[in-house]
Amino acid sequence: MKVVLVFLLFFVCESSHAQEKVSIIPRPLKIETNNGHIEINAGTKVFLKGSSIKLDAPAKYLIQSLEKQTGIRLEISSNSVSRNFIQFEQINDSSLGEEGYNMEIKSEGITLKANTSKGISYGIQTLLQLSPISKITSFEVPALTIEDKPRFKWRGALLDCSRHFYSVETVKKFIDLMAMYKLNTLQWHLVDNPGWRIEIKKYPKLTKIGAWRVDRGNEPWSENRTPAKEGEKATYGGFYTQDQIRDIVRYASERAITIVPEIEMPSHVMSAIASYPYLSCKQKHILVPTGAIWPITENYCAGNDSVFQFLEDVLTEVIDLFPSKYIHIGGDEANLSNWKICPKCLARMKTEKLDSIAQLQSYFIKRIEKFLVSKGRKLIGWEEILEGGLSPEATVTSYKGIKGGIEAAKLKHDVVMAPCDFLYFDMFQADPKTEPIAPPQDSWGLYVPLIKAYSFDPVPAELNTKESKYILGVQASLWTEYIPTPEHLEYMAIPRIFAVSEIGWTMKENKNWEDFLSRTNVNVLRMQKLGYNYCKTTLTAPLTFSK
Ligand code: TNX
Repeated sequence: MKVVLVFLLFFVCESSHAQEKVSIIPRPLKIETNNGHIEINAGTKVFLKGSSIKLDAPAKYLIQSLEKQTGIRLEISSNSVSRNFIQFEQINDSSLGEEGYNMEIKSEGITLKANTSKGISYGIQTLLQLSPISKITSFEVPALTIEDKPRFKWRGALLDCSRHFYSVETVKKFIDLMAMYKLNTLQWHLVDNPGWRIEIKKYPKLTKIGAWRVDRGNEPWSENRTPAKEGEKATYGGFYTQDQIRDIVRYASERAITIVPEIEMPSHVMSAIASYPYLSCKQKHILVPTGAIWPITENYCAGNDSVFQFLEDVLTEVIDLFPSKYIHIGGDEANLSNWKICPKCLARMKTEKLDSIAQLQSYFIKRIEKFLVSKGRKLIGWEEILEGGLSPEATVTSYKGIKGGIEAAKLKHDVVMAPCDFLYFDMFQADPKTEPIAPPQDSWGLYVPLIKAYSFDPVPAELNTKESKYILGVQASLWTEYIPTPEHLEYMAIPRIFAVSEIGWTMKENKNWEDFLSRTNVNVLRMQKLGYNYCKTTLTAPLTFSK
């Protein structure tokens, strides 16, 4: 009896010790713990076996990141070594797909195999999570056999840089965060009413005028903010130059992240109209809004061909900057009351034989889609693009909930699930009484604690197996009306971004809230050591909240 107890105790201690060491997010497909460990130190050599894919970039990333984490600087060896190595190898294994990898950690060395450099990058992220964050000269990694690949191919986060502007450094730090947790798509919200954030050479006023607003940061974000007065200095804002954008796109791609630019239309574009009034139906001069606008009635005119010329010019420059297959064109929340009384819009309806304003909206989106397709790109838009008939090849982001996504999938359109009630990370994540201000609960505000985000499954029960194939994946949204600083941004993102990471990557049968929470507790401390802010209260916040 005693012997059994001692053995049990030993076993419990051993496994909790191991658990503390192995706290990978997102949880891998298969992970087997073996006996022993490898010691990593300055003598550990990185070796790239074969050269059919570019593995030198991932190798450089590993070396840089590990040095940042531990102070240990590894070197690349041009010859294979038999001990104390980290070896990358390209293989041809269809079961791993484009993003999967295998990693064998043994006492003599670590072997990481994948079909692509992306797969290698994800293996590196796993290895970095198995490495400490403290300045040391050596550390142990337990012997493991890992076989891993994602459940979904779109694992995204939206960053709204319009409502508040963030520096290049902040955007890169956000990209680092995404990369660490194997997210692969950044939807970069560069256009909205209170700020146009992307340099367009052909239309310099977009950033000369549209990127700047009168600062009302001392008043809470709402429709009640004092509007800008004519002649008042617009001092809040900024934009990314094309050079900065190229640099950020490259930075992201080195981390296996694709940036999908979001260029809003036909609504959420008052910053553009303030720059070029001819773009709206009324063609009247307006100022860049200082805060929220609701309903949004100042939109691009659907009857004016110069508007389409403008948009094609803008998109041409956008396409040149972003290699991404997808271009997000927004499409949400347009109040189209001006279209109903605009002679040009009415004339367009007549010539195009459109019976409703919804159909005119659909005409607008289809025309843009045709242009994007002619440039070899794909259109993605918020679920409103379903209204009045969906453009033939469009992909839909479902955000009001999952209904739009279900509808689109049944119509055989690809879908990204980004439901506000589970994955809007601008929302309160714990008791509103003690949290920093977020969208108000008596208006459009919701309550999205970590446990709620984690409970989301992207494939609704309403879809059969065939229809489920249209679910490309998931996305979390960081809208930033209430998020003026980088510290606050991190506070809203961490740890909830871990949840979207695991929803997007880990197979459903491997998900487990208690297990995820224990790994999250380890990972928030890691993030803190890396200089990120995070929210502690959401770790224990209940699923529902009673006022
Ligand atoms: C709705 S979601 C929006 C955004 C806001 C967000 C705030 C969507 C497509 N539109 O413009 O920032 O709510 O939570």
